Amino acid sequence: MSEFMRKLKVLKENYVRLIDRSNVPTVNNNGVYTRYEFPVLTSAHAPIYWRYDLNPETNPLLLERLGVNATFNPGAIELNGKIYLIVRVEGVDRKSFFAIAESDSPVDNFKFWEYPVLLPETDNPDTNVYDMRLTKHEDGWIYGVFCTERKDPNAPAGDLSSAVAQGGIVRTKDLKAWERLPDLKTPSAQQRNVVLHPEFVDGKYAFYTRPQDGFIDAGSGGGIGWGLSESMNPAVIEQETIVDTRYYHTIKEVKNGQGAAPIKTDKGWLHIAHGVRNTAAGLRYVLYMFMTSLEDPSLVIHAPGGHLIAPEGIERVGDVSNVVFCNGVIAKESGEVYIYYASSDTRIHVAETTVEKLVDACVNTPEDLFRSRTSVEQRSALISANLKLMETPEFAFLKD
Ligand code: M1P
Repeated sequence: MSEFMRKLKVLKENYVRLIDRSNVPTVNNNGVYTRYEFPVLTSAHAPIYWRYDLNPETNPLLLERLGVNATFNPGAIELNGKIYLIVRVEGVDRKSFFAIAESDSPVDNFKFWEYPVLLPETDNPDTNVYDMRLTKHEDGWIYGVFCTERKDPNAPAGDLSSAVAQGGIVRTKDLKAWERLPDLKTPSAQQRNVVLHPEFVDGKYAFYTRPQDGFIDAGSGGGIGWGLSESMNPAVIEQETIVDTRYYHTIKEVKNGQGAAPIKTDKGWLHIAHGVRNTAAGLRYVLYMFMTSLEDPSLVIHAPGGHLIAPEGIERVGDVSNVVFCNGVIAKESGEVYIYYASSDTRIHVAETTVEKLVDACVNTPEDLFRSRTSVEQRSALISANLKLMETPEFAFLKD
């Protein structure tokens, strides 16, 4: 066997071992959700034939030609019992694109389709596209709303970083044929983390937005926004209001953004979002929850304080460290929920829970009352109630 073929067989064996590996739930958890041990997707999950020229004539040394840097921030959907992730794949050239990975299981064995998605463009071609949220809308379409990024035409000469972010929109019935619609128009200068609500509201399409003044900073954008549009072609929001406000000295003081489309529950629409705070080591991204009213999905009715998921262990490290980000959640009819979250803009993980647990946590976790003193009062109330219980014979074993 030639050296070329020997190397190729090793590559294939390693790839198959990775794809076939069973995932295992971790044992230490807070009761609200269970993390799985292995990432569900990494850059090494990209097929060999996406990365290598397999022709011994043109690549006799079997060198990687088009490397994949990261797989992260996937949208998620369940169709006919299968789980599909529309993954943000980033090549080593820094460009992000979308690719579908499929599995029969929500926690492992994800495999990319043969080709990535060749996303249709508008008249104003996208430089970079990422973070697609998939929404099964009651109008019968599956919509994908994503961030489209283009160079800022007003950037001063020599500024090659400033960009303009907007909400790009596609729709599909099968995740194979994609129709591009005009980008979302809103009163805000820029948008990222735009998500389509799954139901009509007052007969209109409803969007969660994230108004921002510039490309990075939310600026005067007050938090997760909300707006209605008569149509999707084009989608135009005339009036944008704030649903979930940013606050000083909280996990969402700098920025926040809606994750996937909210989950409809008996108690309200359950939202998983990301919040960003500042630290001496840079920005820290965590996931948090809130619930809005079934009658008015723009009205927050429960806002538990603190984070739901924060980066842990290896999750803390990557291209953009100290980040967890989620734009894909699957709520099965059985009540199980799978939260697909990426860590540090590098890899994708899954956490498993149920609607029952998330609703309980969302409704019963105390709110952030914004001061150290009020936090101590909150905790002391819990402690004294528990200490009273621990005086009873049943709980006495907890004393020592
Ligand atoms: O790098 C962290 C995240 O930064 C952006 O999110 P936000 O707009 O809320 O700051 C996005 O680019 C996201 O893709 C990225 O994971």
